Amino acid sequence: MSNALQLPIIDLASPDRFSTANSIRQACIDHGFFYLVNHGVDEELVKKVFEQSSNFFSFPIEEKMKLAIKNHRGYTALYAEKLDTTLTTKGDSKETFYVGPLADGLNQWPLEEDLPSWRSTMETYHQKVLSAGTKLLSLIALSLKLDEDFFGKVGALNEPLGFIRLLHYPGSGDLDSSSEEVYGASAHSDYGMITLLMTDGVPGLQICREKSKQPQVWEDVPSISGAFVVNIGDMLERWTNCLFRSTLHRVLPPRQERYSVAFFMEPSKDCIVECLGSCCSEAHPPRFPPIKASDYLEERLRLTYVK
Ligand code: AKG
Repeated sequence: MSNALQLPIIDLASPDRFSTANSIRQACIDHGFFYLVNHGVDEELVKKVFEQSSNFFSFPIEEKMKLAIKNHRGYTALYAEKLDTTLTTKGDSKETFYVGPLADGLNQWPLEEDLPSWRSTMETYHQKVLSAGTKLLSLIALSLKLDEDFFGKVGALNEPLGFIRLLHYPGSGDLDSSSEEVYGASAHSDYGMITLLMTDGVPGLQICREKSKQPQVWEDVPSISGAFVVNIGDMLERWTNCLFRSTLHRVLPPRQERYSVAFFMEPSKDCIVECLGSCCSEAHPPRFPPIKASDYLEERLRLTYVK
């Protein structure tokens, strides 16, 4: 079952920060998803990132495998990841490339002579989206009636763990034909604080707002040109004791080729994620124990790769 959905649109540049924060709060309670406009990430840059992504994925598999994933950076081939760890089918029909935090020297890069300006394009995109995400987190803090710099104060932003995931979903004509139903990205929630997603406009993304309701209702999330689709991740859900939703989402089995670029903002490794005082009471005790961000993230990532 599937329906289209109109998500709220949040303006990151609005001077009325308190009313924006209120709109964010409502969006995070109702949907866990919203669109973000006036985010300061230039349209031309986004276009270049999609071009460079397509340049990389068009290389032969042997070339791409030279940059196979290490330390969560680099290439993962078709079917290598399965975001819904309960499925018994093969992995998701997408290939990906990860670019992690820029400062720790762990990223893997295509050679400059093979893909000129590829590295600098991704580095610029990383910096710009991280900056938009940091501004958004200060509004999210306001939306929770906290100081704007709450996430800085609790150490979440000491060494922010921004990960770009370039995604390529080949069209069904380029996939192995098999009777199994394989998703482009199977149902999952994201692990961190927030995700900022750009797509090329090809449909496919769906969300399910009531995880436990059966049968599940999946709603289409159409793209708005130039806007990020933002969603709340599990660690923010834990911080807010489930006031904010980390909503289940998926990408339908591809008919048409599709590209997207996700940017995951996670708290710094040593940050302890624990229920906010304002989100619990005697009647609503914390649902999760405090956890170190890196412990939570490592375990979720470990489960994602197909053995
Ligand atoms: C993910 O990579 O976690 C996604 O959900 C991708 C969504 C998309 O490609 O639209």
